[in-house]
Amino acid sequence: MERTFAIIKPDAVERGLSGKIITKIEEAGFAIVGMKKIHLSRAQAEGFYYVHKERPFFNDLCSFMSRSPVIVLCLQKENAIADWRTLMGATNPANAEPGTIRKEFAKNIEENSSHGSDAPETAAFEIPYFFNSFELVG
Ligand code: RTP
Ligand code: MG
Repeated sequence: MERTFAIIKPDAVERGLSGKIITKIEEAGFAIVGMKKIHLSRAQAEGFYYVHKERPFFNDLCSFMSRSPVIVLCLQKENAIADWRTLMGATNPANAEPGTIRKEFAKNIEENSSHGSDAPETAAFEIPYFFNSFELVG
């Protein structure tokens, strides 16, 4: 069993899409081992996305991610990291496969409705960034 970290981003929470996205998560066979709604501070967003700090979109990305609440989740299944990224679809919704979260719900390449860890080392940083061990069940 593998764990990954997911975020339902502000654009999706604002439009009332959280339930539809959680349904997709459960129908795809992920166990939700942690979930909470939080409003990121700008500093928390910057810390979370520190790997992108030299990228041209970093400032806008941190503003977006801290403008309204998000839902953070820890998801578990076999091959969870790759399977969650497949279910999300490509970063740019224009390139995302039909049936993926980003194809169905994302507004554009930045406001793309969801986040997923991209590797085991990333998940190992991201999960404890938001959850302590008492908040992960199952
Ligand atoms: P994420 O980390 O959120 O799961 O997304 P990702 O791996 O598919 O994409 P990544 O390259 O890690 O970029 C992180 C997030 O930054 C925003 N972005 N904006 N304006 C742009 O060109 C641009 N490129 C990326 C997106 O919100 C992207 O998910
Ligand atoms: Mg990424």
